[in-house]
Parts: sequence; C-alpha cells; structure tokens
Amino acid sequence: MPSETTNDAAATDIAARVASYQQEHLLAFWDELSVEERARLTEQISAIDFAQIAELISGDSSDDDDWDAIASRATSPPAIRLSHHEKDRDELVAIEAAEHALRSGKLGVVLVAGGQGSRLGFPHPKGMYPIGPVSNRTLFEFHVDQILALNERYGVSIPLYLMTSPATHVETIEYFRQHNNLGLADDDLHFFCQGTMPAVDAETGKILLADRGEIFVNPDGHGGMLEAFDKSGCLNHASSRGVEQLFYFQVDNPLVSICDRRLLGFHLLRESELTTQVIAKTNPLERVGNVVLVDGRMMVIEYSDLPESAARRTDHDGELELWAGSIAVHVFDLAFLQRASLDASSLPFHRAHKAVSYIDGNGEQVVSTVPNAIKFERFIFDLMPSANNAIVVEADVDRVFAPLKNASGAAKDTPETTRAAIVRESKRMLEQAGISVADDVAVEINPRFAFDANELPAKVTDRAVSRDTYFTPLE
Ligand code: UD2
Repeated sequence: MPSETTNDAAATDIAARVASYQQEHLLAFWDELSVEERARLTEQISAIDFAQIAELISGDSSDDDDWDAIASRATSPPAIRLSHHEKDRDELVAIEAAEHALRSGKLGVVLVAGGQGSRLGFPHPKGMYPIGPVSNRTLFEFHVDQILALNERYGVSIPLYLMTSPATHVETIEYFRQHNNLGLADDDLHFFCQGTMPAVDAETGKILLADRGEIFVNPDGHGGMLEAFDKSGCLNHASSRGVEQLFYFQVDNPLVSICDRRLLGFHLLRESELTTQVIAKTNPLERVGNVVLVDGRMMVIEYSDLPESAARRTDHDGELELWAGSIAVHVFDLAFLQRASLDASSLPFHRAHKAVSYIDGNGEQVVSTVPNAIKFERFIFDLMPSANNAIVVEADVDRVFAPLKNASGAAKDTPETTRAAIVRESKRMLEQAGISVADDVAVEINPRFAFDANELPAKVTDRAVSRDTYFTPLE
C-alpha cells in the first residue's frame, strides 16, 4: 500500500481514491511491485471513473429495462422495404442523391474492429483473417478494395476511420504499415483506439485484478466509438474535410455494401440523422438485434431481451410485426454525432455477465468458467432514440450480409458459410451479366474489377467460367 512517507503524490492520491470507493484491494500487492508496475497500475487507476463504476454497479442500467412492457409497445419502424410500392421512382432519386454526395466528397467511413474474435479462435485482429474463397484476401482487404473502387468510380478519396481496441491496436497498425496501407493514402487512413472499462465481481462489486499489478479491463463496446472518435480528433478531422455523412460497419462482414447507394440515398432524402440497414427476419427468434419503434422513437431490442410472444407477433398479413433485423450497418449524420458526443449520457452502459479469471486476495489465480463477473459495454445503436427522422432501409440478406463470427464446425457464420456466401454473390453477378459458372466452381470478384454486374460483360471475354477464378484488375 503506498505510504505517506513515499512522498509519491500520485500514489497517495490513488490510495485515497480507491479507499473512498471501497476498492483498496487493488493496491494489496503494491509493496511487491516494481517501479514500472507501480507506474502502470497508478496510470490504470487514475483513468478509472470510480463514481461511474459505483453507479453502474448499484444504480439503474438499461439492462434493468422492463422489456416485456417495452416490447408490448413496440411496432415496426419507419422503413423503406424492398417491396416498396413506389420503389422505382423513389429509388432512382435516392441513388442520384447518394451519388451526388459521394462525388462531392461528403462521405467518410467508420470501421469498428476492436473485437478480439475469440469465438473465431483467431489469435490476431479479426480483420487480418484470410477469407477470400479464391484470392485468400483478408477481411481488411475486402473492405479497403471496396473503398478504393468507390474512390475510382466517384473520383474522390473517402477517408477510412478504423477503430481498434488496446488488444488489436498495435498489430492492426503494423499490418497496414507492412502492406502499404493496402493502397490507401496516408491521409485517408486514420486509426483510433476505443476505451476500456474494468470488470467487477458480480457478487461483491469489487474491481477484478488480472494480475497483482494490473486491473482487468475489457473494450467498452462498439458504442465506445462515439467517445473515441471525438477524443482522437477523428470527428474534427472528418468535419474539416467536409465529411457530412459517415458510413459505419463491422469488420466481420465481407459482403457489406460500403456506402450502399440505396441506403445512403434514402438517408439523405428523408433527412434522417441515423439510418440503419436491416434484413427481414425469416425466423422470429433469429439472433439479430430487432429495430423497432417505441413511443415514436426508433431503438434496438436485442434478441436476448425480446420476449418470445412479442417476437412471434404478426400483422394482418401474417407477417412478423417486428421484422427488421439489424446487421449493424448505419449511416450517421456527422452533425448528429457531434451533438451526441457533447452529451455524456447519449449512450448508456449495458451489463454483461461473463466468466473472467482473476487474481484473488491471496494473489492466487482463480480460473472461472461460469459467469462470475460483470463487464460494462456501450452499444452504438443506442444512439437511435435521440436521432431525428431515423429510418431503416431493407436490403437483401444474400447481397449484403455474411458475417464471420465462429470457428469451423459451428452451425453458422463460419469461414465456410462466409466463403460460400461470397461465391454465391459473385456467381449471381456473373450470371446476371450473362456469364455462366459451372457447378462446384468458386468465383470471386474484386470490386475494383467490376463494381456491379453491368461492368462485367465488357471485361470478361469468356461467356462460361469452368474453373475457380478470381476476377481482379491487372496491377
Ligand atoms: C452484433 C449485434 C447484433 C447484430 C450482429 C450483426 C450487438 C450487441 N449485437 O452482434 O444485433 O447486428 O452484430 O453481425 O451489437 N466491436 C468493437 N469493440 C467492442 C465490441 C465489438 O469494435 O468493444 C466490434 C467487433 O470488432 C465486431 C462488431 O463490433 O466487428 C460486433 O461485435 P460482436 O461480434 O460482439 O457482435 P455480435 O455478433 O454479438
């Protein structure tokens, strides 16, 4: 324990801070720590907002919400459906608006890549996972190739803001450095690291130690993007570059349609501050967030919180009433993000019960396989209720969503299912262009080769593809 006689003002200060929140155990091994370990622990403790943690442990949390009551008031959100009856006219106007915004350099892209991919069992940032069925391109390459293709098509340079976490930051930066930013100019690629939150013992509320001189922390959720984007200077950077809309997506989905023109177009036409791309759920209990309207505001009810009776409700046509499944693709109005980032309460913390191994009061490692701890996380979709004119735009799941979540062998969202979806979509494009593909042949199209099916006939000379082929521009 730091003593008064150490003359170390910082140490005395942290001792007082932990004591006033009954977290003295964090300094139980202080006397055994090296100078460096003490400095690191002091830094960690200084960064913790103990009052906030105390409030989160004891106080209200959005997880105490009465989901039965909320779900009973939930209806389907304002939406542009695929089967929209004014589809053609509206859509053309929307796409024109989107292309105008793209050409005018008003778009920026945020990629959240702070997760550790533990379910996938890949010991590197998930974006480095080689997923290309023929090319073996990584998830990061898939995303950057799309941005480069948009740049070429619209004569712009769209800035990419890439969110990492302390666990992925250094390796991600090194990966991009070693690969020449995958072709992006230095000023078009910005990394920012999300914050962390300490985990607490679920019974006692004591903050857990990962080691004798180290507090256990976890990334603060994809909602940490709001604070980190602002604090890192990226928000100002985007604004000073003239960015007005930000396209947001997750690293795990190689089929994502970056700056999707239909999505972006309706977002602009409806003057929405937050527009979410959704898929129509085929199963009421599907494991995706449900985008709903409650008391006039749009929000997400996670599948785990949605009571089964509400999930199964149908409308007069027999269709699921709460049909809109979130695939975590959003367009944010930048001015809305600026406004939200000034309000500390914009995003509540959620509590997740998880198994966390820790160091006990005797300095022994306790390995836990059952949920013994509470982790605190923010979710970016909690911005929805404060956004004006928020809408959802439906997309065809086969065209835009094939997330890589699990290791081979799992029932879904594995490397195999994701690769198969990429091949299916590439095949669809080729066949739409009048090019046939033999069964059991894998095809993959780099968007820099052909952005859509219309561009294929001029570039592919053979009308039939009979062996695995990666369509990519010649370097
Ligand atoms: C998320 C959504 C779910 C659905 C699905 C689509 C939540 C709670 N659920 O489920 O409704 O839309 O995605 O794929 O969001 N990430 C960070 N930092 C963090 C945590 C996550 O950057 O602290 C990133 C992570 O790298 C990944 C993404 O956020 O790209 C999703 O995280 P996840 O895999 O934990 O979300 P999941 O699949 O439970």
